[in-house]
Amino acid sequence: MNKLKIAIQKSGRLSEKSLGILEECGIKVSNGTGVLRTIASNFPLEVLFLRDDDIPQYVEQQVVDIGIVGENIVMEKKKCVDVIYRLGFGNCRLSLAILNDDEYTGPSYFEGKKIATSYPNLLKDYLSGKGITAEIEEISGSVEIAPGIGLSDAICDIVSSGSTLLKNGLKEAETILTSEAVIIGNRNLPAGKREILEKMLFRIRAVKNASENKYILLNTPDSAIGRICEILPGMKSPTILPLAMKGWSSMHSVVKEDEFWERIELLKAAGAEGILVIPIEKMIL
Ligand code: PRT
Ligand code: ZN
Repeated sequence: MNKLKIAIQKSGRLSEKSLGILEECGIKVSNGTGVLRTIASNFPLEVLFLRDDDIPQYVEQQVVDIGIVGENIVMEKKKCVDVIYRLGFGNCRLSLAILNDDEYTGPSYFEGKKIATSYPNLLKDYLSGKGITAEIEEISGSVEIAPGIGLSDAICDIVSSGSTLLKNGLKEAETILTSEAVIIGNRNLPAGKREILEKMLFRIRAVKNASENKYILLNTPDSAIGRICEILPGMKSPTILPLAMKGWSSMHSVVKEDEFWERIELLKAAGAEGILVIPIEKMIL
């Protein structure tokens, strides 16, 4: 039977969440230690566990059909792949950083300097876009140590909380790119594989919508129903059920996570009582 092949990071920052996505989609995958390849038991999916740096190339060559990887890697590797879906985790940025004690004077600071990085292509593009000539020292890891040991004047590396820069006496000077984990796909997927991919994306969207919304139940005097419908428009419109107590109703609706607290205040002011808020597991629009 036709299977979609997905590559995910073997062990690293994106591994757990990548497997977590499959799990939330109801796709059962076992990944014992040392397993580099496995088949889902209840979905036409084969999973390969790889180093993140290799994933764009494998997707381009159709060794795998799709992969989960940081946008920073996708852009650095410059392979011909499509970004299919933004996953909203693994958020970070690629930044230039300099020694704390140095005064930052703008991008021209880097003219004639030596910059250590694992992202030579992105750095080259940035510098040439600004018309700056600098020496790029390519290293594969522990980039933040480079200025401290005299290997370079500055670095270009991934920053998330900023604490690694701080610990190494560095400060962020410029952000070159912001990044999150994405699903990338081969550009020539055959129809059968595309169909499986669509099924998987349908499930991923349902999980993502659910995580961004809450189910809300409340009691309201009938006189406030009109106002509460305005505050809680819901997916189509709220459900309204009569309570045993005359003149009161129960209303059910859906509210966006990021608008939640603001809406609750409005609901209370409108006369709502006994407000219950429940997480949603899956939400299909
Ligand atoms: O072995 P493999 O090659 O697969 O893994 P890797 O070591 O190359 O990558 P890994 O697991 O470190 O990161 C995988 C992906 O996670 C990256 O490509 C980014 O898309 C994303 N990501 C998110 C990060 C970070 N946050 C992050 N903080 N990748 C790396 N870091 C490192 C950064 O290099 C720096 O050394 O963490 C340090 C900075 O962190 P803060 O929080 O101190 O700023
Ligand atoms: Zn890597």
